[in-house]
Amino acid sequence: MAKLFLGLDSSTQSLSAVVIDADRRKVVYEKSLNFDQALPHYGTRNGVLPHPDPLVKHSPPLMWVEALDRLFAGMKKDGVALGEILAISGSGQQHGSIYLNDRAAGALAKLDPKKSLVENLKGVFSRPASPIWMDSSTAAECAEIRKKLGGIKATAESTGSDTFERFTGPQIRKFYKTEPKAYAQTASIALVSSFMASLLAGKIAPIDHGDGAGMNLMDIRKKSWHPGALAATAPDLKKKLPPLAASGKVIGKVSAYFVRKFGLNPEALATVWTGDNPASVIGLGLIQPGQVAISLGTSDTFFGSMQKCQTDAHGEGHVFGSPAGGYMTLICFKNGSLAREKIRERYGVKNWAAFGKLLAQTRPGNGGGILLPWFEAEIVPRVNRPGVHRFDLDEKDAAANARAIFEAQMMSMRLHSQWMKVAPEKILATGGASNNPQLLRVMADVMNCRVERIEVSKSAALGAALQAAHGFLVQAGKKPKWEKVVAGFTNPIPNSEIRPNPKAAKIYDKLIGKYAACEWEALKQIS
Ligand code: XUL
Repeated sequence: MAKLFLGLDSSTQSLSAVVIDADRRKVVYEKSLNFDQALPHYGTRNGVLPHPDPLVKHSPPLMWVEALDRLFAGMKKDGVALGEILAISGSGQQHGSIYLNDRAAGALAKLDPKKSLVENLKGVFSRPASPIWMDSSTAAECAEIRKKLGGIKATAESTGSDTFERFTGPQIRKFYKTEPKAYAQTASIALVSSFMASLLAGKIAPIDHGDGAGMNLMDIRKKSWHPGALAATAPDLKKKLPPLAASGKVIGKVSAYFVRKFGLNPEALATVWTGDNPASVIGLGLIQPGQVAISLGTSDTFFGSMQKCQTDAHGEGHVFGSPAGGYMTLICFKNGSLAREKIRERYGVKNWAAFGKLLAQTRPGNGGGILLPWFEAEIVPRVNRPGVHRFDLDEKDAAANARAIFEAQMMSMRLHSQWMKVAPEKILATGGASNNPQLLRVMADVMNCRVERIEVSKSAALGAALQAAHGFLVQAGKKPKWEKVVAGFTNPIPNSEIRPNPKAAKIYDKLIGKYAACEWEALKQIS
């Protein structure tokens, strides 16, 4: 019997599965289910429900429930040896929250395999929609909580981050303020990660220290619920939150629903899930402090491992617990892939290869042309009024705009990651857009650092599978070393290294000052 481990990733737009064979050190199966395409009856666009207020971004939790059923059915149909899976872990888009009533725990405990998961669970929500990480409608609640916790620096010191609109605490506070009855009927609040883990475990699952740190509710140093933050957020909150636990810790055996319906091994273990970014830290092998990665996905993220907990006094970056122990840092830029796509569509560019070629027709620095691509409200820098700003850039010039958007995204990363005080030797590039060599050339030159690609299209799901393997070994009384757990799975692509061009790097050393001034100017205009 093979030693298989399953990692799932419930992201904004899709649910993915990665199965690894621990002995052969190989990914043996990968599959993604796109919500808009596979589950059109929920009416989402890019996984999000339409809403008249552009700051509000909600998704239907039942869609995630149905996706899990469908994904397992797909794996069974594809002949995955589900009976040989020893443990399952997962990751979820961070910050999103699910509100469950007092019927949830009972329904989870006796999931009926003759019915679908949706039929089993449709009555367990005290709120039909879940605010997700793209939501930026809680500026007032952020200010209220921040004030009670003593300002930006103190909030970041206590919870790992300043209050952010998408973070779960401010979202919970808004729910309590606007729908007090529904809040009172909420018996349990879950994150996307802990909710999905609950389905597999058949019981309300703990929240881990990685995703838990994205709530503005966890004491980042003690890794326990922060009483001051709970009090600043909403009444009776402690009762509604599950316990905190280490990522990958075994919750118990997988629910009989999955055994009977899909043929999972009854001894297979369900473990604590984490956030997609913490899982990617594992999936990219960023085990040693100081190792960093840039992920070009729906959001663009800059993240890495950190030994000691060091918070950002300006409150732009985040510190989360790392599933590999210790801490990780993260800065999240909301206008990532979707913003690049908007520019590609605006100039009628067919595909990403053509986009890269177009960009390459221009010179590094774009003759000083700058584009601030805040199509959506931005997280870093904080922008609550979306809009695109151009400085010394001709809107009609397609090639210059193609270069400008990515240069701006990279300069923003460089500027806003200075607080980490990490001088990486190498950046690992990952995520959908990382297979575009022209983009990686800009990345290496702006960051003035070697860039290597890592061929993990699903780094979060792979990280989750590795976390399942680690959790399994811990449960068996072993003391697994993370280096050994990830070995063979997280090697960068051979010969993919791009070295910075010293001339181009010099251009960006200068341009970064202008870029910062443009940000100031645009922020002043819209404030
Ligand atoms: C991180 C964040 C995003 C989501 C995307 O803070 O908001 O990266 O996790 O799924």
